[in-house]
Amino acid sequence: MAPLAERYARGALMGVLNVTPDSFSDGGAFADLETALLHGRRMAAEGAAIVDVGGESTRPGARPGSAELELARVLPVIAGLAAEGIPVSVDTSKAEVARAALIAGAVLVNDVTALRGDPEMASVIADAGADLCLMHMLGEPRTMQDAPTYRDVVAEVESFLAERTEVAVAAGVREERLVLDPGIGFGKTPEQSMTALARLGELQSLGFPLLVGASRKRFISTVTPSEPHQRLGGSIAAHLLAAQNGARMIRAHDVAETVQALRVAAAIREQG
Ligand code: PMM
Repeated sequence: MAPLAERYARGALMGVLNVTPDSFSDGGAFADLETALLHGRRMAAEGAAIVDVGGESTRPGARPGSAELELARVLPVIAGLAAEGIPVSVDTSKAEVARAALIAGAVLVNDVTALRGDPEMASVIADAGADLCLMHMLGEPRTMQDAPTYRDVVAEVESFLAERTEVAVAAGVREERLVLDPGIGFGKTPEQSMTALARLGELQSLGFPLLVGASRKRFISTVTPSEPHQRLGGSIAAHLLAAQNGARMIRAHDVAETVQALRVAAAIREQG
């Protein structure tokens, strides 16, 4: 397969498909197979370059569930969408889930623990030659929002991602398969998340494509009080800035609206 950076244009959309009963923004909405498949197809038709299927909630305070439960949730959805030719990623930190998902046709593993969650994960991805998203998170979902503190959030995200990149490459994952993510809302206060977005461009010095997922996250409600489903405007604002600051991939729930916003912003830039 061609390197990741060649397959995804700037601002490529990763559509979020959570098949969990308790995700913070869309918990339970796509828990049955037919509804999940319909939503995945719809996001692909709306312009998602890849659909990210997750079966474990990473919401603040969440505890890890079993691999069996996660597999039962994600595998039929991944197999179904991949069989239709829709590119799929799996949002998991468990090697067993990643292995089965890759066999079922997933092309990218989105590991929010950046290979810290399961010692087998790196070799599963290396053996499959799959793409890998390494995300920054301070701590783990159960504890990550317990007063996160940084000297300099962007510098610390940068050195963490540089170190995790080295770990991945040492384990056999090819550099051209990697995409890096500052982890908006993961072990970060709303202010720290916004700092990471404002200074995203600094992470370009790492030399890898960047992915940003700001969709419906809590920092938006600290600017304009809102429930997760009322945060589309804020999500789009954050994603436009992220694309402008160099994000290659944008992870979002509302694909049609986000694709439109990104394309209009790009078209306007081209006229400048
Ligand atoms: N956010 C969530 C889950 N997985 N993966 C990556 N790479 N980046 C993110 O920002 C991210 C993620 C939490 O949001 P959700 O529960 O709405 O999926």
